[in-house]
Amino acid sequence: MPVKDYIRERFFPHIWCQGCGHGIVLNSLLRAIDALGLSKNEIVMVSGIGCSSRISGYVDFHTLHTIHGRALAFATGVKMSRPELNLIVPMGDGDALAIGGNHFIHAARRNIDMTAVIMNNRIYGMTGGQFSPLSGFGTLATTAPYGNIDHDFDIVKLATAAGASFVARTTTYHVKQLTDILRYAILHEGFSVVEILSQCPTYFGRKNRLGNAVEMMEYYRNNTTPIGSKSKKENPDLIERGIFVQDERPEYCSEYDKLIEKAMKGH
Ligand SMILES: Cc1ncc(C[n+]2csc(CCOP(=O)(O)OP(=O)(O)O)c2C)c(N)n1
Ligand code: SF4
Repeated sequence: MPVKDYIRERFFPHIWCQGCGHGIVLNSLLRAIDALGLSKNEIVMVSGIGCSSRISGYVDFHTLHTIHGRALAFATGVKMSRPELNLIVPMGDGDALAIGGNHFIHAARRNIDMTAVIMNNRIYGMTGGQFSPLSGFGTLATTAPYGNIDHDFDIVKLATAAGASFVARTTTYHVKQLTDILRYAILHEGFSVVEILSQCPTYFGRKNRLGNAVEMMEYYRNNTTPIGSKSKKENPDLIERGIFVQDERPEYCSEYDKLIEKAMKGH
């Protein structure tokens, strides 16, 4: 199906700045869904607030545009009541890991079947470029004009430690890998986390003198490497891309069904 058949054209033109990475993520996501042959009615997209979260307004699935940081909590409610549906949750790094950090670790720990798509642009884009927990030490932001003294953390390591059963990372430069990873993530039964390095040329790029969108994407090309590559051994600063975790583990809704059965037998 052409990608345009999955979108709500009445909401276009979109709100994103020229060169924003989030549009690339939307395109890859729709291509992944198309490759899986899912019908629009089988998908529920739940999001909070942010430039990245705006994706839920543009797609013609069942959609819920909810509160900043609470998308995973709403998605958990939907999944518990309709476990047969595919839940996709697009989030920004602020939405997922600042205000939403607690929901994130617990959704991962429960291994509830949904796909968390985290667009990591290392900044709060929508509200004007405040630093996020992913900005990193020494970066500049509207709220860190003399340099950020907060340290960041590694989303892949956090998700893995919290118990996510599918964990991957890629970038907006690597669109083929992005589409493939999203396809595997949606297929996976359990909590899937896909971190996507996605450029915000307007705030993160401009403040940190990283050039335009193309230059920011070239940075992704030059500073990332497939997991376990030879270049990673030679240059440990390179950021690894690929699927880090893909495990079969008991899924929350299936276990909940078993619990209901047990309780019914008990009476
Ligand atoms: C409860 C609440 N707190 C704060 C805000 C303001 N707010 C809206 S979006 C946002 C951060 C957006 O950053 P991120 O989630 O990283 O997404 P991006 O816009 O960078 O894609 C904030 C702080 C809000 N809408 N609601
Ligand atoms: S502010 Fe940044 S994240 Fe938001 S639309 Fe513009 S480029 Fe994208």
